[in-house]
Amino acid sequence: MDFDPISDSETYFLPEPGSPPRRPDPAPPEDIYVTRPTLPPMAALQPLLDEMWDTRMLTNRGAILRRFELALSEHLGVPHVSLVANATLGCMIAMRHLGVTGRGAGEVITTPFSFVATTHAIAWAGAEPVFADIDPVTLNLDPAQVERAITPRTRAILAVHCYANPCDVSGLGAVAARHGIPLIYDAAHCFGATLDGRSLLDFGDLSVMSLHATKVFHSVEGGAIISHDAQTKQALDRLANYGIVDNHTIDTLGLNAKMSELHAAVGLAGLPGAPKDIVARGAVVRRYWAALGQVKGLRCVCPPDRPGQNNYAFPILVEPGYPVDCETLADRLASQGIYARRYFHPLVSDLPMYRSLPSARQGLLPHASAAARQVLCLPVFPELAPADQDRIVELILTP
Ligand code: T4K
Repeated sequence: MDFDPISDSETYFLPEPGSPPRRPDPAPPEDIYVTRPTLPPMAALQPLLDEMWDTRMLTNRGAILRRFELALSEHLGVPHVSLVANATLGCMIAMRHLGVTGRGAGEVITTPFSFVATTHAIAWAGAEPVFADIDPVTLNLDPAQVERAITPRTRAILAVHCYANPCDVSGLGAVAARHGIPLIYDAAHCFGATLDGRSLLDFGDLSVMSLHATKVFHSVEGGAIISHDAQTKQALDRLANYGIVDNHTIDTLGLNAKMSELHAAVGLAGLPGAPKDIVARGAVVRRYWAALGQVKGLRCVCPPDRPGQNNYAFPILVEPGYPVDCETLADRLASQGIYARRYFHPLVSDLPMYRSLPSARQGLLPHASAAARQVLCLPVFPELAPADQDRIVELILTP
């Protein structure tokens, strides 16, 4: 008789008469990603969608976007917010406004230890990225290395508050002031973070925050440029809208970096819930710290006791004292469905489009190279269940 896989297997699995019923196999644990966005309550979003449907105003600095800008500047305690489509475009606009412009736009000093968007923004602005090394503790640009990288062609410094860990703002500010060059902060990670009670977004000439879905607070896609005066805000808004002044006047080379009303609606509806999320993230971060803070060979980059953290991420450095290297640990977690991420590896200065730059030469950026080799960001999001976190910790403690 031919084998019939369906009916034969059904017969095969029938329990013996009198035997206990077969227990279903336990469900495999769910995959855990490095982050998981919080969504605004539909009840808060719906009226904004109704407003859009009624007015048919969908984009081009509509009423919802303007309310979101005001709500953000009040929430963050910063003077002016210009919403844009994402932080990458925000960085490009910020640099252009501060004079990184034209053919041979000069050099912009930056960190290689960041998401690739930081350096890409410089290259798209037409300037040459000049990499300077980072401080091995904060993993942010070292002001002394920035000072060494300054040349007559330097047009700006684009520093990153990596994981919302503050840069040495006074050190970088002093270098910028001494040489009369603008200081821009890529503050992509910094929603809700403060330094000495002041928003981390309020430092430098301009700061650029991301409102991407992977951030502490988001508008699906989005970004914001924080400026100190109304005139600058107006200029930035124009740059994000093709340089249009009015129906007859276009006076600068702008681009389209507008945030739509739909994105602004998601942001506006979600904003009241943001502080609660930061608190919930704090609990996750403190649990990691309690479990992993003293493990030999692991260094936690953002200890939770510094005031003003937004708990965006929990990066660890897997140092030589740990039994396996970072890649092996990441692979082991991934084999169990835990997708920790190596933010930021590979080092930007090692990428094919940048590695031939003079400042990218092997050996010039030792601290950034080590950080890129060793860093692993563990999952952090408000809904991460303690039992799932225990599973992650257990795997790290028994590599
Ligand atoms: N400067 C810095 C220092 C930055 O970190 C970034 C962006 C920027 C500038 C530029 O900002 P934007 O132009 O994006 O506004 C992500 C983000 O796309 C990027 O915004 C972020 N930094 C970077 C650190 O991470 P990917 O390609 O690694 O993300 P992805 O899609 O692998 O997502 C990570 C995990 O998050 C997924 O495994 C699952 C989860 N996820 C993701 C999305 C998008 C969700 O659960 N839902 C989602 O909708 O780049």
